[in-house]
Amino acid sequence: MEELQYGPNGGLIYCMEFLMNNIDWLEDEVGSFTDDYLIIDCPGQIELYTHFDIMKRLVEALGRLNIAICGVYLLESQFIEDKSKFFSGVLSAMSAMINLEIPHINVMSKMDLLPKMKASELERYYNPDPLLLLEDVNSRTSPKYHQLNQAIAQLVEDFNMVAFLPLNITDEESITAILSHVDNAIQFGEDQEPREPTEEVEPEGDDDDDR
Ligand SMILES: Nc1nc2c(ncn2[C@@H]2O[C@H](COP(=O)(O)OP(=O)(O)OP(=O)(O)O)[C@@H](O)[C@H]2O)c(=O)[nH]1
Ligand SMILES: [Mg+2]
Repeated sequence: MEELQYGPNGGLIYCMEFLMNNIDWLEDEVGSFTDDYLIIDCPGQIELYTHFDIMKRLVEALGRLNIAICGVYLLESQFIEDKSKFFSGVLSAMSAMINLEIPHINVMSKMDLLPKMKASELERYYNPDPLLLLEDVNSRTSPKYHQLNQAIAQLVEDFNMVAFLPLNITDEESITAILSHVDNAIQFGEDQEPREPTEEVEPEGDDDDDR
C-alpha cells in the first residue's frame, strides 16, 4: 500500500491479482497435499466476491488441481440486531453463492455473543424469513420505498438459497455439525481408499481423520 499508494481495498485487489499472476507458486504450495483438509481464510471485503471475478478465478485454479472446494460464508450473529443489516448479509451470501458456483454453506458465527433468544425466533434468521425485513423496514421508511422493500423480500423468498448453520465456538457439537456439512458438500472421504493402519499410536481422544 505504501509503495504503490493504494488504500486498503486497492492493496487487497493488487495482492489478489499478484497471487493470480503467480498462481504456479500456489499450485506448488498446495500440490503436495493429498487427502488433506485445507482451510483458506479469505479476506472479509465483500467486493472480492461480488464485484470482481478474482475469487472465481482462484476457485477455478484450485479446481484444476482436483481440489474439492466448499465455500463457507460467515455472517456474524450480531447482524441479527439490525434486520436491514442482516438482510444485506443474506443478499451478499446469495451473491457470493451465485458468483462462485461451488458447493457452499452459510454459517452464522459468534453465536456465543448473542443474547439468549427463543428458538422459534432464531429459526426466522437461520432460514431467513422475508417478513422480518418487511415488518421492520416498512415501519421505518417512507411509503415510496415499500415496493422496493417488497421486491427485495421477494427476491430472498424466490431464490430461497440462503440458510445459516449456527456456529458457537464454545460448543464442540456445533463445530462438528458444520464440519459434517462441509464433508457432505464436497463428499469428503467418499472416493478415498481405506487407509492402512499406521504404526503410530494416536494420542487418546484425537480425531484420526486427516483433513
Ligand atoms: N466471542 C467470540 N469472538 C470471536 C469469534 N470469532 C472471532 N472472534 C473475535 O472477533 C474479532 C474479529 O475477528 P473476526 O471476526 O475473525 O474478523 P477478522 O478475521 O479480523 O476480519 P475479516 O475476516 O476480514 O472480516 C477478534 O477479536 C476475534 O477474536 C467467536 O466465535 N466468538
Ligand atoms: Mg477473517
